[in-house]
Amino acid sequence: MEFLQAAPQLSHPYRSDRLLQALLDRVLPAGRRAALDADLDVLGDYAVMAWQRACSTTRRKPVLTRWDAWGRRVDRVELTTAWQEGPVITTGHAVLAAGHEDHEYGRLEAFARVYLYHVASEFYTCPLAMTDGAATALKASGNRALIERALPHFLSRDPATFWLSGQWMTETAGGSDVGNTETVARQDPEGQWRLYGRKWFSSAVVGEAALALARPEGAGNGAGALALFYVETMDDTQRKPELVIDRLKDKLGTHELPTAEIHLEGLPAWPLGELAHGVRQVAPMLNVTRSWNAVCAVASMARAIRLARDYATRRQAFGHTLIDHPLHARTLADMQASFEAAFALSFEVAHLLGRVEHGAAAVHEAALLRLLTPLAKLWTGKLAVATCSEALECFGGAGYIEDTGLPQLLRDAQVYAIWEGTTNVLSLDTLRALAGDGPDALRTAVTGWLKDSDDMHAASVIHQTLEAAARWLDHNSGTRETLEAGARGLAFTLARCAAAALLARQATWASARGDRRPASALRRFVGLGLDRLVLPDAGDTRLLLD
Ligand code: MFK
Repeated sequence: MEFLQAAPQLSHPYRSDRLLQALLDRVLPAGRRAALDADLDVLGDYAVMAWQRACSTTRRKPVLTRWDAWGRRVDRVELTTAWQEGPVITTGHAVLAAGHEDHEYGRLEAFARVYLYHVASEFYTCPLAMTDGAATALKASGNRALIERALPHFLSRDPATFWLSGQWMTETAGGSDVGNTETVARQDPEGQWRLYGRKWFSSAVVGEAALALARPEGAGNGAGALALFYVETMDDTQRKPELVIDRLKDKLGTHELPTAEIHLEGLPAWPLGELAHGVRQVAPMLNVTRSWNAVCAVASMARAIRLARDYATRRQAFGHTLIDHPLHARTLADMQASFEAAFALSFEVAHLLGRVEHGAAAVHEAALLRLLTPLAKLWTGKLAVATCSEALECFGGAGYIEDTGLPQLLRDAQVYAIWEGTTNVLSLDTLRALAGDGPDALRTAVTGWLKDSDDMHAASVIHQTLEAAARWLDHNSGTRETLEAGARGLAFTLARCAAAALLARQATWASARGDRRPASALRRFVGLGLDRLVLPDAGDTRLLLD
C-alpha cells in the first residue's frame, strides 16, 4: 500500500481557542460570559462543518446573469451555499445585533462572534462589516427618519427582515482619494435626490441598501463638497432599474464575494445630513469596518496557524514528526507569538469601541481608540499575509495545491492590506490621529497596561521604543515630506508597542492563574523587535527611483 499523508484536521475554533476564552474570562462579567457561550459554541460548530464541506465539495463562485431568456434585464447574482446561509447565521446568532446592544460589552461580544464566523462565512463578513458601519454612521448622523427606516433591518434578528448595506465609495478616478468622486447627485422636479455615476468596487451588490458618496450638482470640486447618501436597491423582490450591475470582478482572492462594478442611473437617494463633508460623515463607518478588518485578519491567522500546528503533529520527515524538529517548532512558535500580539490589539479596539460608544471609557480612551483603529488595521493586514504565507510553507508542496483549501487562505489574506484603506493610507491616517491627543493617550494607556507586569525587560523595551518613536515624531514633524515617508515605520512601531503592552497585561492575568503561555508569547514577540522606525532619507528614495 502506498503512503498516504493524513490531512490536517480543524479543531473546534471556539472550544480550543485559549486566547478568545481567556480574553472573555478576563473582561466579561460572569453572567454575560455564560450567556455568550452558546452562540460561540454554535459558530465554532459551523466553522468546523464549513471547513469539512469546503474540503469535500467543488468550490463555487457567484454567477451574474444579466439578461433572462426573453431579453429582460435581470442582473441576478447566484450565491455560494455559505452566502445563502449568511442571513440565518447572522441573525440567529446576533452577529450584528449584539454590537448595538445598549451596554459597553456589546462590541466585544459581537466581534467574538465575527472572529469565529469570518473564515467559514467566505467573507460574507465583508457586507456585514459595511452594514455594521452603515448602522453606526446613521446613528452618528442623528437622521431619525433614516435610522427608523434602516436600523430595524440592519440589526434584525430575523432573516426574513434582515438587510445588508453596501459602502459605495470607490470610483475609477477615486480609490484612496475619494475626493475625485464623479458620481453626481441631482434633484428631480419632485425634489427627490437621484444618483448618477459609476461605482467601481461594490462589495455588497446583493445588499438591500448602501451608503454612497456623491457630489451634489453644482457643488465645487474636492472632498469637502461631497455628500453622503443613503440608497435602497430593491423594489420588493426586484432590483431597482436605476441600479445596473455591469460585471463581477475577477479577483486574486475572496472569490465567493460578489464584488461588482455598477452604474447608478438616477437611483433615489436621501442625504444623511448636510450636503457637504461626506467624508467626515462616513468616517464612523470607516472606523468600524477597519475594526472588522483587523478582527477578520486575526481570524485568518488563527485558521492558518491552527492547521499548520495540527499538520506538524501528523507529518513525518527525517525520522521525526515535524513538530519535533527544532526549526519547524521555532517557526510555528514565532507565528503564534505575533498572532497573540495581533489578537490582543484587535480585540482591545473592539472592547474600546463599545466602551467609548457607551460612555464607559476613561477620558483618554476616545483618542486612544482613534489611534489604535488604523494601527490595528494596517499592522494585522500585513501580518495576516506574512502569517498565511509562512503557514502554507509549513505544508511544503501541499500548501501550494488548491484542493487542500490552503492557498485560498493566502489569496484571501492579501485583501486585508488593500481594502478599507491601504497600509500607506492608514499610515497617513495614523498621522491624523497623532496630531490630536493620540500620543498622550497611548502613553497613558501603555503605562496602565504595564502597571503590574513582572516582565521588567519587556516593559523596559516597550517604554524605550515608545520614547524613540516620540523623539522620531518630534524630530520629523516639521517636514511633511519626511514625516509622510516615515509614517509606515512609525505606525508599525506604535502598533507593535501597543500590542506588546496589551500582551503583558494578558500575561499578568494568565500567570496569576497558572498559565505561562501568554508570558512566553510576550518574551518571544518583544524578542522579534518592536522598533520599525526608518532613518531619514538623504535623497536616496529619488535616486533609487531614477
Ligand atoms: C472582512 C473584513 C471587512 C472589511 C470590509 C471591507 C469593505 C471593502 C470595501 C472597500 O474597500 S470600500 C473602500 C474603502 N476606501 C477607503 O477606505 C478610502 C481610503 N482613503 C482614506 O481613508 C482617506 O484617508 C480619506 C478618503 C478618508 C481621506 O480623504 P480626504 O478628502 O483627504 O480627507 P480629509 O480632508 O483628510 O478628512 C476629511 C474629514 O474626515 C476630516 O475631518 P474634518 O472635516 O472635521 O476636518 C478628517 O479628520 C476626517 N477623517 C478622515 N479619516 C478619518 C476621519 N475622522 C475619523 N476617522 C477617520 N479614520
